[in-house]
Amino acid sequence: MTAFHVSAEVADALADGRPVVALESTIISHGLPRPRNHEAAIEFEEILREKGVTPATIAVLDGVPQIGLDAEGVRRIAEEELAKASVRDLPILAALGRSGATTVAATAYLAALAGVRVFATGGLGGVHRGASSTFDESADLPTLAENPITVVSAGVKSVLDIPATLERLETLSVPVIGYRTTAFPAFWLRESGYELDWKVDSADEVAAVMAARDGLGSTSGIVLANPVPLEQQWDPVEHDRVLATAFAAADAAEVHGKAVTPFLLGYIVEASGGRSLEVNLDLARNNVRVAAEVATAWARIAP
Ligand code: PSU
Ligand code: MN
Repeated sequence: MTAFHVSAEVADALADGRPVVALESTIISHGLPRPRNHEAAIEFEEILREKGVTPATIAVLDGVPQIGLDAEGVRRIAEEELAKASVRDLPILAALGRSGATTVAATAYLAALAGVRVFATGGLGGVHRGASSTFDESADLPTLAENPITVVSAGVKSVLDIPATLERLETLSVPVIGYRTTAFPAFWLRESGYELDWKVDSADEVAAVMAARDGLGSTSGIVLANPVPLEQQWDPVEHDRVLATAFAAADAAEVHGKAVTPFLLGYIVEASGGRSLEVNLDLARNNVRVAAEVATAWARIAP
């Protein structure tokens, strides 16, 4: 029995050295409202295919981790009530034959296991505000320290403690590189106010960093921070106002653990009258496009 299943399309692309980009399923099942989530899952795959890149949407279906979904699998992650699955949930889902939508952590883990080296998401998980007392830090961070995958993200959601997240990435020795900027983004906003040490100006440079990382014997992931274009970002004043109400609502509802991120994202979509959702989709599309370029550059130089 194999522990995971790689779709024929993804397996062929990997065997031929053609570009592949992993996509996560928690953003579809828990991060975006229905029915836009299903449209988005289909659209992210289409963006990749149009650029000659094979999509590998990742989820656990009936106990089997799937690297690459067919149309029915994509429908299931969008429409079924799936568990939110991080790395620690994978063996449990497998043994019990259950299904789950994979977070950045679980997606990165499974993608790396299958040999996929580039991954597009919306925003990484990170250190939550108040983490010094709650200890709420996403498993996305330590998982990226251990898996050789390049994740294109619009930084981390601004509901998180951004400077603490950047400090943890430093401690975990995960390279964080700005794509054509040194301003670390804040998901819905182009800039968080925190600066990065390094930027790259092309997908070829990212691929070169990946090759150099491999050459040095490192197996850590790389975070490529890709800010949403200025004309697509959320109005910063409205952003700050809605986030303040979201924190108050999360406190009042006493949400904890893995429910925190979906609660905040869902609340913010409602409280912003859908504006945050449009920005979320725009930044995710941008990340998918950049990931396609990085995967293509990587396929040209990969050994
Ligand atoms: N980014 C989004 N939407 C999401 C998430 C990230 O634009 O829904 C999800 C990712 O799957 C990420 C997870 O891994 O939130 C982090 O959850 P937690 O903070 O519980 O680790
Ligand atoms: Mn958490």
